[in-house]
Amino acid sequence: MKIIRADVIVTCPGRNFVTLKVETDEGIHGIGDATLNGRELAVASYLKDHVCPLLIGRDASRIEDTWQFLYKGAYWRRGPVTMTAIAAVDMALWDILGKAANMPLYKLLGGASREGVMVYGHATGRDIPEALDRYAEHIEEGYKAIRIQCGVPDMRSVYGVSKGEGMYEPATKGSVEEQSWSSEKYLDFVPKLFEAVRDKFGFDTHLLHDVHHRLTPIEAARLGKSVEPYRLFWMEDPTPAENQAGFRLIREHTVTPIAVGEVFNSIWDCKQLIEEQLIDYIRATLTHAGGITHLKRIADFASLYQVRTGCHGPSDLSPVCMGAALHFDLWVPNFGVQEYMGFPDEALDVFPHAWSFDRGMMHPGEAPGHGVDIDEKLAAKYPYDPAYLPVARLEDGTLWNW
Ligand code: GCO
Ligand code: MG
Repeated sequence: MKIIRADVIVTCPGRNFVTLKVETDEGIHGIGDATLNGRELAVASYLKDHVCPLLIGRDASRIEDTWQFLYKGAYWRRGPVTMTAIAAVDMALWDILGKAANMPLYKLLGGASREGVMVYGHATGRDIPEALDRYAEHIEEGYKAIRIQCGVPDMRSVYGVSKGEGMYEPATKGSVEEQSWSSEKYLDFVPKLFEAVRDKFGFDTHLLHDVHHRLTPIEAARLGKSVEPYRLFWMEDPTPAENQAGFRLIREHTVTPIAVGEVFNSIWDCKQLIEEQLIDYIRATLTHAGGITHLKRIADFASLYQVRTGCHGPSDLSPVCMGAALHFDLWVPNFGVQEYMGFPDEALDVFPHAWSFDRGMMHPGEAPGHGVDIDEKLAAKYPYDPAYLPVARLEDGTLWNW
């Protein structure tokens, strides 16, 4: 089964997505997600100008060899643009293989390890009462795991909280939004938020929170320690993970579980954190960490240290990634949880999908491959619309970690 065509489709049904479509001489096609939020066209060009021509004529079923060829063959290894491009090819080839075998991807991987995939939803509010209302709605919808983010008094804007009534979408059209940040105000406030959740709803739901790289290691240690009574499922990205040894400091002070890795793109980014058992959940995801072939490797390595998966799943990864991730999650032995933020309705129309949601649990469906396709005609109605993620500055103007 030879590859005869590979095309990149850039579309903006509610937000920007990049999709790779690979076609074979047997009439089977597969698609992969290549979306890198805010830097979409870099990956589109990497694929279109450098990778697609190399795919023509290759055997579509030689997935591992193609992965190694694109990784080692470029000479320039790793990095978000390269690894997202490789991921898109990999996802599309697994999709093709599943269709050729007439099997859903999770069966090709080794079959289901569980009945369904526990996902966590996002409850966000501008203040505690609003956040609690959103939390209650998630409980009613059956969510077993809920992430909470909330506006901090005296802070103009906070990561994870939508400005209006709509869904949270950090990217802004045309220009970079500058937000302000105070770790002191946040650290004083956030334990009160978790206390309010546990007081009102008890301990039956898994409670998650994203710190979004804002604290220093010693501040993160203080946060983890101060919120131990509320038994978080995880605190995410408590501090930036470039200096992984910094997590030792957090670990020495708290038993609050830690999740890291949504910005990681290879097993090498995960190595120290996992080997030294400095984290509990690895957040690397299919689209940004080299696809199914590479994420399998990361998950197997993590399993040696009892680190479980908690794949990144924001609305800026396309429904293609979501579908493929659910197959991965259903199979992966050391599964923890999957993020599910939902998608704009237009995006769900552009990407017909086989997955289902039922009371906080998802299933990828039984369609062959990963079960997500693209309606190219509809996609063409939503042209690319450049958008950027915000930056954060401390109150004195210093550029901080967003
Ligand atoms: C999450 C993430 C996202 C990122 C976004 C950036 O935990 O879901 O932190 O909200 O900010 O994916 O593109
Ligand atoms: Mg996050």
